[in-house]
Amino acid sequence: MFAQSVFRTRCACWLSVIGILLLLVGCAEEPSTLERVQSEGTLRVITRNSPATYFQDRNGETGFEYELVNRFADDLGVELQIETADNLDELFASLSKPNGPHLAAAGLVESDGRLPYARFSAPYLQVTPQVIYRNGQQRPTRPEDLIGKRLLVLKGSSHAEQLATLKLQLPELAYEESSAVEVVDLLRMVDEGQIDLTLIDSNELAMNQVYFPNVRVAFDFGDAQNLAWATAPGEDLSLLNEMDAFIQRAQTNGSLQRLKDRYYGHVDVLGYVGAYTFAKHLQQRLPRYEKHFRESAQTHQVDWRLLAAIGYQESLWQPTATSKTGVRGLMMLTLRTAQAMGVSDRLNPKQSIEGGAKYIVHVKKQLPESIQEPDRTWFALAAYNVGGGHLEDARKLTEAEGLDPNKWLDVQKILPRLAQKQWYSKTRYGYARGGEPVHFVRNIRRYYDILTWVTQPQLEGSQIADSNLHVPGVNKTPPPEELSPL
Ligand code: BLG
Repeated sequence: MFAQSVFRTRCACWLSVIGILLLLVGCAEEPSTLERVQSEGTLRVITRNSPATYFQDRNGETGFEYELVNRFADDLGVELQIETADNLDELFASLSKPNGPHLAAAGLVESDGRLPYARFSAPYLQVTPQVIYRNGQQRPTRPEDLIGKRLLVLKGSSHAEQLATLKLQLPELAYEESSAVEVVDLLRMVDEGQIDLTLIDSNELAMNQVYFPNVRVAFDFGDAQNLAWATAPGEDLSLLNEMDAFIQRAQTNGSLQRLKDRYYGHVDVLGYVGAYTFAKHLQQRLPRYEKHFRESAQTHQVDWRLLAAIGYQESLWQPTATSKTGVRGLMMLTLRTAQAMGVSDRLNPKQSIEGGAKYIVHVKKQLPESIQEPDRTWFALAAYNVGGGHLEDARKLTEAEGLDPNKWLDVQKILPRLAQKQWYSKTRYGYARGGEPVHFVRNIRRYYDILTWVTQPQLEGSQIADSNLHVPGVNKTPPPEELSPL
């Protein structure tokens, strides 16, 4: 009896030792996802090739998701390796494959229908699904208005999921799903009238409105939703926890907000009307003057897109523009500046552009050496608008406030004071409309960003024609060299 119980106890003991050993061996054989990322030294990420996620611009790889996930890889101390999926079904399927990507960063809405295929991180962006229609057509205002329309959405998208739910209530609703297109194609098809409607997320529209002058928001299709990164479904939370911690840090330190401003801020600055007006002028007006911008840019060694951005801010690319103060022409030269730059006819667009190019280079040269790029370019733009003397006054006031007179961010805060007597009375050059250069620089930077996205780098030297307008992510061009704007 006693011997039997000793035997049993020993057996149990051995069994637990074997159990623990097996567990350890098991652990050694199955490292966590985070351990695998670290031992590989590479974070493998799957995304979509589209303007709101990942694309190539003149500086190489870029895109909101790309930049965010690149920072995450940096924080983990590993390399980033990007792969792209042709469609959303493929993207989710690849997550669960053995040796599949570690995570998906692709503007994914966290939806119930996707939970069997993925685990989602903390959210990093709120978006609202929106029904998009073509300007000039009757505007749909409620779900019932979708019936009888040609409605196309991305296959496997959260929008397809939403429409399937709606169809349960509205059986007459018909729509198509396609895995052969991207969001930019859907917008183009609405813009060109090939389909009546589509459904996309608000961030995608904010990013793309400047390329498609005819697309408009019909109505918001339901509540705001969260975008999140995704990992394979399962119990392994090791990487997901790191992702959550990273997103939390990016939220706290403001880097996430800065990224949102850069990618989705156009509409904040330009407004929707400004964004689609810009898109229209890009197609209708810029081609008439592009040659002159390029030629003057070449002569004065500046980026032609910066000159074009100045021209848009000054006159919306209209050669006969005249300001209340009598400043005239496409580049809005004062009479004095025009004479100094050798411009005899300010209303001649070629001459105006040449004079403007010469002047911006001239004012930039006058700036103190202490102002470094990229601020130097922003200061040059401010001097173009308000004059070097007033700008110098604002720099002095900036310094007196304990701020940095060589940083645009600081000087732009002080410039509006040049319009207030208590401040301008203390300056050398006196009153100036100091708020104007702040808007001037902000807008030009925005136009310049857009122009660098929509012009194909490999087409440098050729004219922009409608067909050459480059929508990021649609045309996969190799990255060209970085250009300095001025
Ligand atoms: C600029 C001149 C500067 C001049 C400043 O005015 O014009 N720039 C050009 O001619 C390119 O040379 O500096 S100064 O020579 O040192 O005095 C200050 O006088 C032009 C600005 C003025 C502005 N647009 C280019 O940005 C303008 O027209 N503002 C009025 C707008 S509105 O009609 O009242 O709405």
